[in-house]
Amino acid sequence: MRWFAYNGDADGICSMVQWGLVHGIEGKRITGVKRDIELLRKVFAKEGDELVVMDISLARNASLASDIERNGVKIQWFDHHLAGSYKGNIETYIDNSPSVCTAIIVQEYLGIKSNWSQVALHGDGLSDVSTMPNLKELGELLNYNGYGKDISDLHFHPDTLLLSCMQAKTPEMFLETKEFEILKKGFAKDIEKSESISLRDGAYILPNEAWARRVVGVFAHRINSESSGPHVIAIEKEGSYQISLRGQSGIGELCAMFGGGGRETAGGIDDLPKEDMAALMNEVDTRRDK
Ligand SMILES: [Mn+2]
Repeated sequence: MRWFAYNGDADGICSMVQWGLVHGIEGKRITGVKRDIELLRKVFAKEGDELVVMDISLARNASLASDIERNGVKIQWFDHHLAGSYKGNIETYIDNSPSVCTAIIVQEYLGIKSNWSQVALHGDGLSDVSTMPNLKELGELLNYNGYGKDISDLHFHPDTLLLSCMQAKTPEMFLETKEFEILKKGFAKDIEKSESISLRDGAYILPNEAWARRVVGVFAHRINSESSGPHVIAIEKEGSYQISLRGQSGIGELCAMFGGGGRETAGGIDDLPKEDMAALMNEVDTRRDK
């Protein structure tokens, strides 16, 4: 049997569509919301099975991967996140250069030319690299659909979107589907709600509701494109905040001081106790452009 484990965001879905249009997607497919990166926990492959992984970090799944490999499963791994130093015999197609996404890697592996890889570039925020600006909205909408606490927050299960994309065959045809229309309307509604959120003591505080959990990534991106920051965008939970931090530099490091992590310009803290918010804001204030 063939297993697939793929990220439920635009890049993961587009990678799968490309594979599926060539080889089919029969088998057992495991996916989830974008933040669910330990998908290999749900793979129960047996000796002689195959596993294809798309757009999931090998570094963060190394021990799960090695357990599966030791069971006699052949693994092919396509990704552009940090790979770490994996010691096993996985067939890896990993390239973490900043202008590449997984769908580009898969396209090359398959030896095809596909506009789905262009959709994926937009989804991963690499519009500068894409040669097809007409597919930007689709990439962003597929990416937006992956955001939520769990599947119930999403407009569509990522696997349902995968099947619709395959049925449409091309991104251009997908733009004519009712699924695209639903994503477009859903996104517009969420964004409209987010426009009522204003600064409170230096931070943007969103309620812990499905619409906010879906749109928080795009909201943070918009705030950040307006000024240099750092910007604190928080979802208010019971005793804590889920923090998204955006800025020009040192953001991952700043998040790490509070138990989170991230990159130079974007980061997050999953569960910041409310009593630590003042300390975080102090750190943020010292880094603000004066
Ligand atoms: Mn990706």
